[in-house]
Amino acid sequence: MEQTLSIIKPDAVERNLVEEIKNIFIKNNLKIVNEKKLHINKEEALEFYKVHQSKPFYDKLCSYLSSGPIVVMILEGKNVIMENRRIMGATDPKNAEADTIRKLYGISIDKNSVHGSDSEETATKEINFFFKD
Ligand code: IDP
Ligand code: MG
Repeated sequence: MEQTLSIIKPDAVERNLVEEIKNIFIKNNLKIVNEKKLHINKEEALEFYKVHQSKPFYDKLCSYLSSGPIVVMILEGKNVIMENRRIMGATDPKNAEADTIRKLYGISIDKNSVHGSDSEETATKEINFFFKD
């Protein structure tokens, strides 16, 4: 069964939205098969978001992801990579569809509450980043 990596970002953990967000996944038939709460450092965030290293927002993005506790999850289900992306909504909450996580809870393009892998290749890489054991 297909798997993807989901992250509940610091803005959502800080606002106690973890259970609400997990319930959205569960209601949409995405199974949470592994989960942990952690606080990564800036260096780890720079590594995780390396694909964005040439972007003007890279440094700020990594400072933000390492600014507080996050919850990382492996989600499993049919077509879960694209399903999770659909349930998350557009990167900028302003452009996100109604009832998506980012529309419901996102504050801004920086503080958009969740991360989700965008392809099979990144899903494998991102799951290994947090759950290699
Ligand atoms: P995604 O999270 O929807 O996959 P990406 O393009 O992969 O979006 O960007 C990663 C993260 O970087 C986004 O979730 C968002 O927080 C941040 N980001 C993306 N584009 C911008 C921007 O134009 N300005 C500021 N932050 C951005
Ligand atoms: Mg992305």
